[in-house]
Amino acid sequence: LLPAGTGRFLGLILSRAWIRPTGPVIDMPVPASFNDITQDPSLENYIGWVWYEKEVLLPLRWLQDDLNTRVVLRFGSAHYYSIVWVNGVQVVEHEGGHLPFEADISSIVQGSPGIPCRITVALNNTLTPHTLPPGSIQYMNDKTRYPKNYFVQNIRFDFFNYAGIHRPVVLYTTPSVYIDDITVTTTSSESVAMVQYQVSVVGSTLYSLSLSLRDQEGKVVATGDGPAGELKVLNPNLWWPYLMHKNPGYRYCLEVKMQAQVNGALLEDVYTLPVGIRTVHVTSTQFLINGRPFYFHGVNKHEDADIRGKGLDWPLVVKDFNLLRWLGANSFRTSHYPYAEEIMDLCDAYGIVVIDECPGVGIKMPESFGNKSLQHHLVVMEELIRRDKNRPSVVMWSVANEPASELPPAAYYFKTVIAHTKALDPSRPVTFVTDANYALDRGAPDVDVICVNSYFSWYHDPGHLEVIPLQLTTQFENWYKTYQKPIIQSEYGADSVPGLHSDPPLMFSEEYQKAMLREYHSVFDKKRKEYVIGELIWNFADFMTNQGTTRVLGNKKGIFTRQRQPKSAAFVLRERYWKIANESSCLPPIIESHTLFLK
Ligand code: BDP
Repeated sequence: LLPAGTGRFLGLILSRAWIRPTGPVIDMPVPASFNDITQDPSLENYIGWVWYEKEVLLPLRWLQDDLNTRVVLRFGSAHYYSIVWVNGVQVVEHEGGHLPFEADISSIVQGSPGIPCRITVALNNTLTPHTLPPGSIQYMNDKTRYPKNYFVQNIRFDFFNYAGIHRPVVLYTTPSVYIDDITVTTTSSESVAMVQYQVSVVGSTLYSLSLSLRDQEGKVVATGDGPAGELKVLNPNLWWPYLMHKNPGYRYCLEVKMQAQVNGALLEDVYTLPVGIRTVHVTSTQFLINGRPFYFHGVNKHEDADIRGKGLDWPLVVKDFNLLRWLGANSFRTSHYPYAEEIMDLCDAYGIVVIDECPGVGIKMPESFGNKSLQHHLVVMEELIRRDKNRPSVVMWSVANEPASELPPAAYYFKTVIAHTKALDPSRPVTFVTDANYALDRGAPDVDVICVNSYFSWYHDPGHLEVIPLQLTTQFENWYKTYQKPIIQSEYGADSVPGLHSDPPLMFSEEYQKAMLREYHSVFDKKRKEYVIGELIWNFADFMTNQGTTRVLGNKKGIFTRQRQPKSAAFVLRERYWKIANESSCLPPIIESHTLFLK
């Protein structure tokens, strides 16, 4: 990693030609955020360009067969603005973190076997009013108080703005004629399901495609050919959420084989895609998965950990899924940005239902509702849907979290983003998460499900748990009478410092966090008989934020600590979630440690 400059905002530097590093060169792991890796506070809070560089030797056979092999360099994500060079030639530029991007580098690396391939990345984590999330740079010009050129980056979201190459970087190959994309949607009745597919092939118009769908025993249950069609599956095993069926997360395996003749050579590209057969429908009071009412009893999360920040961390990912299942959680929202593909794969496999949120968090400034921001938001939704559209776990898109949706331009902005999302994927409902007043919210008319965040007895009436029943009931009734759409309590919570106790419960104690949950739960229990279709605690685990007078080494609303130890509230939630799961007629899988709740 080669930080360029001295923490100044070097926005102009890359408009000039190739520039060599001017700062110190240090080792930097990938994937990881760079912020917490060193002891250097200026790197912790660094804003501006950083550079990564690595040399790799590519296998000879990738380089010799230059006509028919396509070599691709792929980034799982990098924060936020990336420019990538290979052997000094710019190959891709990408705006935005949290989503993958890639470049065909064949023409650069082929023809020079034995020569190392030098991959150089310039990353800039500066946020502007038009990025997602938005932010702004504020120069402090008072020379009596700040040094020359001093600036801060203002953000309007509540998580540490980690940056770096956060997800794996891979090199892979395909033939020069290749399967570029597959789209699968499913419909089903009791005894028969249809899997609709579309396959796009790039590189030639002369190719053949054959498809086969296998069940988990490896038996072929349907076959097809051509770029679009339908596969018929008799007596399908449906994809069910965790705790809704004894065999959740059932996925078939779709194998798509492409063959093309190019200059006398037979090129073959084979792609396998896990396919979960399930349907999603929303009524005015219910969320139906496979025709059965689904109640979201889950969490909001963050990609956040000690030392590696937002970098993908396999042990942590697996630990979190074990905790989710221990908790009896059947769902989470990817607050406030798309999570790693590795995480999404496990959601599909375990049957953890996902509300897939884009990085539209902190859209508060009026200038963030203009055309430039809107166009970028549409592109981000395209990238997200292209990445996650085939995932059975994803049941709804969330286009934003707590935007200033009462501002006049929010009406057109959200109408457009939601319409675009639905046009790209007509199979899923769309929402955004609001904390605006029900009577003033200008985006809510366009959502399928109302997702509302509230912090009664915390940010409002702090310390007054007794106001929760009335205020929460009023909140639900107001939203429902205005829109007649099902409602998810998409956030509620209280900070607790682990080990801090107080009875009677006082704010920041573990007892207060528990008592607050219980007050909310009594209202949820009444309203879930009507139109409330879910509750997602804020937050699964403590997480790092910007420093501030209301944050003690980050946000402490986790029911687990940042190191994933349970606070008292985790046990309250665990008992509740298993109880709710047991109310459904479907038996959850018997796991020894859970039998206590299953009797
Ligand atoms: C909500 C935000 C979330 C914050 C939370 C809090 O959506 O990102 O972390 O408040 O303040 O409004 O804890």
